[in-house]
Amino acid sequence: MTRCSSIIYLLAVLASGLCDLYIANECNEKYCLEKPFKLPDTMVHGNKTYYFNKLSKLNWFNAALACKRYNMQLVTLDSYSEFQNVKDLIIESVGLNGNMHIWVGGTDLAEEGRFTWINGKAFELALNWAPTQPDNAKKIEHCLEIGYHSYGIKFNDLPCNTLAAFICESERVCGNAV
Ligand SMILES: [Ca+2]
Repeated sequence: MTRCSSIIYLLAVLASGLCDLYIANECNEKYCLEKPFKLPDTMVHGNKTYYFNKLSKLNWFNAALACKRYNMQLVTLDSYSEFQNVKDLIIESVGLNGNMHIWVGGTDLAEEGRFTWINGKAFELALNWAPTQPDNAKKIEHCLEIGYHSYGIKFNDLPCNTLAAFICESERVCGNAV
């Protein structure tokens, strides 16, 4: 290792340590059992970590399986503030003029027309639908996307076999230091 690469390595180690210290402080002097996912297109808000996979386009079910493989789940937007956080992540990653489908963890497969989140919570973000959506076009649209189109970032129902980007989330579990 050259002197220059040694210094770069040392700085990387120090930066990583500082980051872990910052994360531990977020949990109010408790120890985080699960460290956040360290990848590009990842964002931490409170105890939640979001990962935006915009490169692999998968159908809704395979997107959910991919999140599981990361020890995460397809994101569920439980509040307006969480919706805003995820919107910020998308804009930060894609820019101000996006044009893409992005899966989130909502579906009306259990009961047509009644969307629910895969964590069992009721869908309460009625104001965030795209114009004229959900329309269940051709009666085959049962999976929920947070679409990024000319009208902004809004919900839309799509056929579940559509290939789309997706967002995963995980909740860090904090407990007492051991
Ligand atoms: Ca639709």
